[in-house]
Amino acid sequence: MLDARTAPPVVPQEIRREDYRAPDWLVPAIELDFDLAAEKTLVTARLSVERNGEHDRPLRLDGDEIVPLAVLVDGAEARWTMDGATLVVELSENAAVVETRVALAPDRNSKLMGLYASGGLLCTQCEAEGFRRITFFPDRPDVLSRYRVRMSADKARFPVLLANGNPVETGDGEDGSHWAVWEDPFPKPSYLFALVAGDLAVNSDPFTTMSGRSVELGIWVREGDLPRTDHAMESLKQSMRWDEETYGREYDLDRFNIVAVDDFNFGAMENKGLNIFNSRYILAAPETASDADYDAIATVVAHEYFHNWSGDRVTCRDWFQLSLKEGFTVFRDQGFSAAIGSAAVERIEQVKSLRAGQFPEDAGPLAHPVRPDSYIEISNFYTATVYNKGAELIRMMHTILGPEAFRAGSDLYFERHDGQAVTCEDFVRAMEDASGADLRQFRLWYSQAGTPRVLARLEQDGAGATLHLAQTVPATPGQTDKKPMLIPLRVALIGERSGAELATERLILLDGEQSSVRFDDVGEPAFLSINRGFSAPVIVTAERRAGEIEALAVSDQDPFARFEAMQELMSRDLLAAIYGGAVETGATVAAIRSTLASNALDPAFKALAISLPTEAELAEKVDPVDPAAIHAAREAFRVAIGEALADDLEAAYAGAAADPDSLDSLAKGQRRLRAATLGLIAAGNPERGTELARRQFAEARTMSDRQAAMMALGTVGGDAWDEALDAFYRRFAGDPLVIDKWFSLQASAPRAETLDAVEALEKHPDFNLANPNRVRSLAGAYAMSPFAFHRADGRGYDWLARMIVAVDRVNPQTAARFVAPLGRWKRYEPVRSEKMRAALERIMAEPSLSKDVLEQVSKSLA
Ligand code: 0A1
Ligand code: ZN
Repeated sequence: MLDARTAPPVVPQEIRREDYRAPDWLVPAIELDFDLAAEKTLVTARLSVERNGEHDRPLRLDGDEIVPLAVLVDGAEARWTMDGATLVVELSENAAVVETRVALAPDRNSKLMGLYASGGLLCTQCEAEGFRRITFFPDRPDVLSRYRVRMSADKARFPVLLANGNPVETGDGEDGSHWAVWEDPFPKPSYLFALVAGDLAVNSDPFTTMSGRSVELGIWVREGDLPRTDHAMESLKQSMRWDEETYGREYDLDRFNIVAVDDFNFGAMENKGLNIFNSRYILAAPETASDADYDAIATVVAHEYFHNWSGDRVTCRDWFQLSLKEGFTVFRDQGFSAAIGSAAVERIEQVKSLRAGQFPEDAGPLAHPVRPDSYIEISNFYTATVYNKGAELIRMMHTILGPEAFRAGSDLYFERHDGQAVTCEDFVRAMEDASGADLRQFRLWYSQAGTPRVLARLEQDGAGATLHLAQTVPATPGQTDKKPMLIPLRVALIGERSGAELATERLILLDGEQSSVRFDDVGEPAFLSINRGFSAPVIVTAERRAGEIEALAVSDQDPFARFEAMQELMSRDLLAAIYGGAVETGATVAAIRSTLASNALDPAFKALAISLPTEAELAEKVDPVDPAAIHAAREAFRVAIGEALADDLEAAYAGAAADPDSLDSLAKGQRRLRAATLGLIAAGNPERGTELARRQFAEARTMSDRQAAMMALGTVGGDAWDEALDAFYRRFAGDPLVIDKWFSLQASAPRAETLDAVEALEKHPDFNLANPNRVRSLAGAYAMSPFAFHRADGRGYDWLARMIVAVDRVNPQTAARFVAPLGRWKRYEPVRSEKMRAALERIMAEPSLSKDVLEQVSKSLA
């Protein structure tokens, strides 16, 4: 018999998509009463429940770490039992009012799910299953209710009381308390419930919607943070206008509130009429926020706002449909970012982040379809696959249907399903019904995991050319046999002599395992420009002729394809070096030189185009992965480029001096180009690089310039780096968002000594295991820094494993996010591979792991 102490942990029950059943009971209305205090909050809930269909099953109300203090049915003592954490109430009638009472301790809620305390505030996070930590409820997205919420609290400590919808009554109580009642007229699932209580100041502004209604916008923060809210407010107004113009979607309540909190598990949350944000996606000033931070704020503000329609008005039937709202909303925020910035640069960045986050996921042990078939802990499925690959699926439908038909499909979807909880299938059907397109094969994108691979070969003959295409979809956990997908590929042929596009670009729909496409109108030898704009999330390998990729890298008219050709060119020569060949940079040097010299390209594009593929990107292309070999080859490459192009880089660096007071695309692009050129200058000549970086750091008036200087110094190391770190800390001590940067700059420095710094930072008084931003800025940044993390002695893995276990005791959702970097162990060379696996085994052996971490670790070891 197994001893309970030595038995392996039991992996908890899987939830399966095919087991979905409509709810037994509906809750058309709920009244909630909160007597709020940080140490003890009393919650009384009155649920109007209705039997759904003919059955005699009891009412089952989810709970999590709460106990019922009272359960009443229509005012009388109820017949109830507990089934684990679930409250089971026997009901004889078809409708009843069920009242429950529970007590919560928000200040001891370190999981940051449910009602918790953050920096003197009380706030909630309910997606996905946090509402059950507040009160007993059928906590599933297909149960929609009208909410009436009463909050009372000490007026001095919590002068502001906010909830979803509109305020309807307020008043003062006895002993210095006050109260407010809010009502949300729109039925919503419990995951969209929110309240906030605290001492907050507001930046408010009116917005007039397209039909002429006036909406009061409010961004609520600590008084001292008010000056840092203007960019978020501007972004909100731009998003509201853009959604009216692009999707015909108008805001629907009299108020729209946003609250910024310091302790938050994700980026932000789209609660109806009361978005709650991680403060890093609201607060910005040029001194403290980089250009990338500004852009991220605009994107996240837009994303949460867009959810008002794609998520709140039309929501998900069950959590397997998460991409219904997330994929679509990411696609919408990407459209917004492209519209307010440079579409080409946005697209390149989207693809870079897909490749950094989603491709590795799709190729590893945690791979899952955009619409998963099962899960153990739903929090683990807020992934790059559901979000970013999900957005690519919507984009492919947009490409296949064209913009007008796509818009008609989106209009039909919103009209048909307003107020409903629906599925990914409903979305695709609306697209089909509005356009007449047949998306039967396309649906495989929702059910098949893995990144498809496409092989392309252009065969030229006297009369024209034939493009031969073949696709394969790799096996992924639980899915061995794949069917061919429908892959939309934007393709152009480019004349070898003329450099011009020969005939118009074509959209090829590859639907079989193999297919050949004829081009008749080709009058000269041609080069192949394929998957332009990254029209499909696939890995393309094209057979290249001599000189082809070099030519495309400096001449392709499609900006994404041009960027891609640069990457392909550099990857080709880097891979040769990684596999032990000579460091051959001639072609890259010429392409970078011509890119820098171009008058037609904007600086942001130049910065992206001259950046080498990252070590993580290169790791995806080799087997097995030896991070030290990748680092050495890439560094040698950087040194050679920096030396060969010293003058060009200096000129580009000097020519890209930006107006520090401007946040327009030009200034942001110039700062970016300075950062890219500075990095290469420092590689070629560390002394000169240090001198420039030092000066840039001392003179910096923007966080972008300061950060770029520090990254250059961090790569070189030495006194200049230590001095900059000290100066940075002294200047920004006490400003948590900037101190996060200070942590992550050190944790991601690509040097062997980084682990020592990480170990010291873990003991720094500013390190705090309970704050997810701080934990991510140390553990997340370190684990994402391939060379520093993947030490041959395995100490990086041991450190991370220990950190995962420590964080898991405080905040399982945050801890589970750090498992993936260890989970790719099968891809690494034997010494590292074994050490990574051992680190996972050690986590697995810990008693009382959370479901979150257990799911990720057990899947990674399988
Ligand atoms: N729906 C949010 C993401 C989100 C998910 C879970 C959370 O719980 C901790 C928080 C936020 C979005 O897409 O922005
Ligand atoms: Zn979202």
